[in-house]
Amino acid sequence: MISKKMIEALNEQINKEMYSAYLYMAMSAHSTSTGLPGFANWFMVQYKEEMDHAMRIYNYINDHGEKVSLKAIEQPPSTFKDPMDMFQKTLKHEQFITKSINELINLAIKEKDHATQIALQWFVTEQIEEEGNDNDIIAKLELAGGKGNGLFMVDKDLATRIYTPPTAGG
Ligand code: OFO
Repeated sequence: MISKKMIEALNEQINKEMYSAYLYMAMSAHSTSTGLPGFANWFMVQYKEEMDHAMRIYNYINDHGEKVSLKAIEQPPSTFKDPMDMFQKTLKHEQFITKSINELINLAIKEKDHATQIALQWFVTEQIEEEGNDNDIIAKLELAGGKGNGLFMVDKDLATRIYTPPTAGG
């Protein structure tokens, strides 16, 4: 049995994950329009992963016989100063999402909701990976100086990222 308060908080998290997807889709579009196909690829993969995160919570709510309620998704920015700006904004956003996941777990602990605590553990691990990836790319961009041949090499590197759909239950 999951409390109404917990369901409401999980519904909010679906919205945050959908906004994440929307934000990274906007960054992908911006990358394409500025001649950076590798960055566009990386952000499009990230968009798909964020949609999977939203669906993971959506399915969790449904599996418990509760109702998902969808809210309006905020409009993301459509232009960015440069690739470093996009990744600094990405890292900042992921830190916000990590905080949000931690707050959900705090609520689940307070409510002695063990099922939701276990379900959220996956997100704790995922957030470590997400922030780590962003920090790595920021470091590469710093090394590359953010332009010219260095930027070209980072773009080539980000072009290799491949989307892996989630496996059942994993
Ligand atoms: Fe869903 O991990 Fe990013 O936001």
